[in-house]
Amino acid sequence: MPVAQPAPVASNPGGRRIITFGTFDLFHLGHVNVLRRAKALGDWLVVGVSSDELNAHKKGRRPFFSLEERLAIVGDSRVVDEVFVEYALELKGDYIQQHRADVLVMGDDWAGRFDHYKSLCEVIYLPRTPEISSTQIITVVRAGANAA
Ligand code: C2G
Repeated sequence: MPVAQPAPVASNPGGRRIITFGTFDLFHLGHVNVLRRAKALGDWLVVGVSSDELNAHKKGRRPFFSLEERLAIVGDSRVVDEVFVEYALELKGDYIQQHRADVLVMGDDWAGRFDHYKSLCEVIYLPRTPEISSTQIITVVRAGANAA
């Protein structure tokens, strides 16, 4: 009896499409590294930038830079091909499909959290850049301002 072969996976005509998400507030080296490493995994990098409200929900504060400013900063990176607004974590599956992503990339602070999207695309968690975050920058600057 002939054995059924799996259907070939259709590849995107423009190459391998990568999608990633984040707030990218106070854009820093950790953000540069994750975007650069994400782009190196494919040909086209799409970035979902969290809305101000989503960040308030995730981190309990509004970002320092507005959504428009963060879209402009991330969109200006030479490794980023496209930006859009991420309104909710739960919409990730829709965003993956709308942008025809082959790979979802996130920092490993999110390890395991998005494994259920493996039915839609490959899911890769990259090691976080140590010792830097937007929250840490805000804390250090605030402490300095209070000491002055
Ligand atoms: N990142 C990193 N190293 C750091 C800081 C951040 O690799 N030192 C990565 C995070 O893991 C994430 C991306 O940079 O993949 C953006 O980080 P944030 O701006 O902190 O975004 P976050 O609040 O994690 O939002 O849908 C998921 C969320 O929107 C992700």
